[in-house]
Amino acid sequence: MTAHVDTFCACHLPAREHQPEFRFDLPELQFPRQLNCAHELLDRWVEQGDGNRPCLIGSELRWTYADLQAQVNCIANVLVKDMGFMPGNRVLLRGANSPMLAACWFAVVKAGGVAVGGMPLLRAKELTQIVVKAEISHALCDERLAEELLLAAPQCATLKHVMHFHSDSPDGLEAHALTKSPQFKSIDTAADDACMMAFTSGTTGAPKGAVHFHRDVMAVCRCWPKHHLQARSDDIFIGSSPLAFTFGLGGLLLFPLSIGASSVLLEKANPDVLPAAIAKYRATACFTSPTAYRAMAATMKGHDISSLRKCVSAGEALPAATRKLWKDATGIELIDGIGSTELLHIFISHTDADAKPGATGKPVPGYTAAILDDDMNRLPPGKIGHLAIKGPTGCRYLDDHRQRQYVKNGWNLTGDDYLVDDDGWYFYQGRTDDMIVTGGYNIAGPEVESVLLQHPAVAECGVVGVPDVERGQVVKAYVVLKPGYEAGDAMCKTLQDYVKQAIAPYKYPRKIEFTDALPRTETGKLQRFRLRAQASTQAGGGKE
Ligand code: 3UK
Repeated sequence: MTAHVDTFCACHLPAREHQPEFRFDLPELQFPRQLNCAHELLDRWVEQGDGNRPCLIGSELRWTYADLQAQVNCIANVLVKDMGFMPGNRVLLRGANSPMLAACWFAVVKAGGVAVGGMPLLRAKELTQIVVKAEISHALCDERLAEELLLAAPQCATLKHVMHFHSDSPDGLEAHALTKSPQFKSIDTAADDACMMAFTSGTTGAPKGAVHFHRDVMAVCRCWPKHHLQARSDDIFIGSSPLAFTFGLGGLLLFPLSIGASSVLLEKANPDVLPAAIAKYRATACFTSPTAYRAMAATMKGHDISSLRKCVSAGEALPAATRKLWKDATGIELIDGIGSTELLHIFISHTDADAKPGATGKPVPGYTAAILDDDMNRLPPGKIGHLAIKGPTGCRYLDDHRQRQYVKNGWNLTGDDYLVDDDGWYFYQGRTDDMIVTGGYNIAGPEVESVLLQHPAVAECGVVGVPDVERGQVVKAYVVLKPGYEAGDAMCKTLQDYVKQAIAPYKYPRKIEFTDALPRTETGKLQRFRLRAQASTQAGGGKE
């Protein structure tokens, strides 16, 4: 049944007893045994006569579904005919977001390979870890990012075939593709053949590779987008998240194609340029991080964003203050959703018509959630515990003992603490590892952050626990002020008093340090471990 000649992925999956329980409770989650998601998401439209619909938009080009298909087929032929590619091989894809990078993803998947995203900012050391772990044999890499991969190459014995795209060279992918047929029949993969691997972001240790099947890709297209995003085939998607991050892969590529819509893939889409791009391309659905929405709220008024109707926030908790700022600036209710690399996409969310400030939402149809204590017992509503998820997708780390931390008793444990209220709404409390324990109290950093963010002087902030002889830990806030506000003792006291009057006074930050920027991952996550490390190396840093 498998189409993989190279069975590396199947051989390195966790043993069945360490895998989560997979559930396919909805009619739309019944999959045939053979399934190629590239065929489902791309070829199907052309076959049914929709080849002329707009599909991908880049800064200098517009591709219809038929254009993308032809490009994908040429690249698939290059892989097979010029690069010794076999079904099951892992192919590293590296570049800033662009239609060409998307075409490479589909070419690999259509040819029965396993696409592995490598974020543009990764350096040789991280690239080496990924190539070695996944025994990657091929790479398609933007020519402008060639250098780091070249530096990594001597340590990457398995990596035999590298080709560059966005290249004028006769050795480049475009030149090779031009000589190839635009016909390529998709490989008849099994629904449970691997088609992609995503390495987790934002963690400290060695990267973990989460393996996903053709079936998983189709499952995420049929759950959250249908029930929570509710997009239409005339929607134009846009956003900042890299395609190597599964939030971006889903939001900017898989989901629009699953409904015959189009997507704008821009190399640069940071908060400085995204508002103008939304206006220019008349985008209707935006995917980015809470921090980016907060930064953009101030500048939206200067742009014609009348086309915009759906805005999705994920990657980090969405503070109620940011939800309000965005609504005041644009009239649009943000759709928050928590997802993970391990579960591929969003599993708790809400619609724009039904939002509860401060809550992430309710389980996405197809998924079940529970709040568990340390012994895996279910906790009643109102109690804080570990978020556990089951659904059609779940964690399968490639050959990694950390599988047993993410999956226990069939549940996926995301590493987040949550509580559920009596109406079934899920409220994020913080990463389990980030909980601040001070003088016997448990404090969630994000709760203090969301209060600080409501203060007009605060642009960004991060709250962590720092070691303290007397209390075990104390709450410390790192604060970036908005222009025109002055750091100092007076501001420190103002912010402390502000927190004390908003939430239980014991949660106020005893220490506040003003800073110019906060450490973030490429996917926009605040790196609280860096703030903690910074705090412990600065003896007595910050104001008391
Ligand atoms: C945190 C959130 C509160 C949470 C992701 C949407 O972020 C994604 O995947 P990662 O593997 O990180 C997963 C962790 O990030 N998180 C994400 N979204 C939220 N916390 N509210 C949120 N809305 O700690 C989670 O365990 O990088 C997000 C879709 C696909 C993704 N991969």
